[in-house]
Amino acid sequence: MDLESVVKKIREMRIRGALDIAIASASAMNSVVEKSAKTTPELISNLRKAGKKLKSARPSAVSLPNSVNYILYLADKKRDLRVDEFRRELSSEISDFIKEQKNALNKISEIGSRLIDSGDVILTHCNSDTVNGILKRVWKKRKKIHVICTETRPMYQGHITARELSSYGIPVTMIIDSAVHHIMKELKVDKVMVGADTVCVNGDLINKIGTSQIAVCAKEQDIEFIVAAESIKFSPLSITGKIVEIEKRDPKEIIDPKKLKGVKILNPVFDITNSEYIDMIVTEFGVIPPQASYNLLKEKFGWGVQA
Ligand code: RUB
Repeated sequence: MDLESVVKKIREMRIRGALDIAIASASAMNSVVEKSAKTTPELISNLRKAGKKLKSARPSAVSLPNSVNYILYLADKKRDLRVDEFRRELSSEISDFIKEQKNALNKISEIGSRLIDSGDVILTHCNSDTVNGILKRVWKKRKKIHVICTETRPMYQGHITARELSSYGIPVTMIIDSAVHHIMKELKVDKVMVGADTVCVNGDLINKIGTSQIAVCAKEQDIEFIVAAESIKFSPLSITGKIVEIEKRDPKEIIDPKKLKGVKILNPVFDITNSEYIDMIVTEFGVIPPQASYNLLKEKFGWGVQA
């Protein structure tokens, strides 16, 4: 996929979900590698410009800058190669990176599926490929589960989740976002499982708006709150104290402002769930408590943090 169309699709949410955003950004960077440039420095400079465009497309999923920065880091290590060698090597490493992300999803699906028991009622929010991967694996293992999914206002990503899981055979019930507290009791929810756009160094989670309310409800009712996140979603920048920007989108996604003249409409699309509401995070390396996010980050990125 070429750079401009990936940037546009991410911005317009036609490519969405933190993992898909990371993978699409990597293939957009690869399309730049394949384009003509006479010298390696010229190609590196094109990659830097492309990276900047990609990173500006959506601010809250750290998988996007992580993926771009990793590719720029690889490019920089190869800066002494001839342009044809540079192109060949970098292209092959980018496809390895993409494979690694898909493998991570597969590993998390397996590890996460062991956390779910037959008979569990699981509540999820928004649409996460990672959570869906786990739930499908659980179903494949013939564990009888029932999934409750929120519709996820304003963009209704819950419809995607509902369609995908029910077409796989899993019993799914959809509720409006504000029914979570009530339904947790009525349908005796056992576990909440959500994806992640960013996991901070202190284990705080940034995910679709509404996640933090669900976590508070789960805590109140002593329901396990599980996050499913590949390591690409852990934020090395949060080590340096940079706060993740919460994306605010066009109010028109909620209602035509002309219909509510004189009313200010806000549309923040992510929120922060404090780590104390999170019981565990499933990663491709295993299940960790949120407090161990620091260790995972240090293991993965060392101290070579790039902005
Ligand atoms: C999607 C969202 C998902 C995470 C994880 O928000 O919050 O829970 O991105 O998804 P949006 P995945 O629809 O605004 O992108 O597990 O697929 O990476």
